[in-house]
Amino acid sequence: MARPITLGAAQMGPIQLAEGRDVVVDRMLALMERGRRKGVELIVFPELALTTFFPRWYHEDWDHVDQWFESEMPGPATQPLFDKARECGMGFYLGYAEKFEEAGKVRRFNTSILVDKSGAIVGKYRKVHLPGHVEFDKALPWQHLEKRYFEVGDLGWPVWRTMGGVMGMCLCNDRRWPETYRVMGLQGVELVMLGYNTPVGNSRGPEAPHLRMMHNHMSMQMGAYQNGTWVVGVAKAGNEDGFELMGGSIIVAPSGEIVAQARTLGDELIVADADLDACNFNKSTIFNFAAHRRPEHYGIITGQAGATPPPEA
Ligand code: CDV
Repeated sequence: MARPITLGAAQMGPIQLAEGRDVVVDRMLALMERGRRKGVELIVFPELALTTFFPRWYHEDWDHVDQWFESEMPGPATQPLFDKARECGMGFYLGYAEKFEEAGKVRRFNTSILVDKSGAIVGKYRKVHLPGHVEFDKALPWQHLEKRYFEVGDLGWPVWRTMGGVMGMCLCNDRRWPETYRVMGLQGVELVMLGYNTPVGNSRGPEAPHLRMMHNHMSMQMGAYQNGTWVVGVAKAGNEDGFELMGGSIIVAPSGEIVAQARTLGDELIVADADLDACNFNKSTIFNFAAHRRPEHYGIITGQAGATPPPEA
């Protein structure tokens, strides 16, 4: 292999509402330790990895809501992850709820960071595609209040040259949108990391679990193939206070092939020996962007959000 990197996808089992960060961080440290024994150089944790998936709970009291947010990173609860990264020489991706004050205004984002092998934060991403709704919807069997608790991310999809490659991040629902990967693809991304919390069922209508898993994997496989990049997608899985989240964490090669897949709905580490140079084949042939893209025909993609079918006759 020309540019080898051993990747770990640290799927996490459920985190109950009553569980504190100390328990969760201990579980994450155990996954990092398992990774160290397997030679993992970069480990990926889920979206909102430090708490239960709290956007399913409706609250009007922001003081209550703020218990799920981090106002410093690292903070006292998360510092052990950074210490472990330095000790193991292992980078990590971490999803968490971010809160800070700016110009007298409180801002909250669904965020991920990329930490290098020295324990330094090298990149930050704030989720752009926020699913769900703002207000309690009594028609739904469960709530998904990301649009209530988070602002739309304001950083775009930057990439970073670190740990021997060009690295990018996104979060959960972003993985379903081709724009996410293409914006990073156009910056030469070689590894896209993402965490997700995805219910086993669809709150808005019948959709079989196997179909939802197919959509989960298909989205990441196409993102990898169409941009010639590795993709690591990591679930928080299992039953959180009666709500079922899917597992199915995967590591995808730039060919679009799944090279490792989680089998459980619990804390589980899957590992793959990746070669970042494997990105070069797609990037220089079928998806040689400079040679084959036709941006003069793509204007509608950035010019509008909704579809505009032609008028009916
Ligand atoms: N956390 C998420 O973004 N979940 C969405 C669900 C609500 C569809 C997802 O795309 O997986």
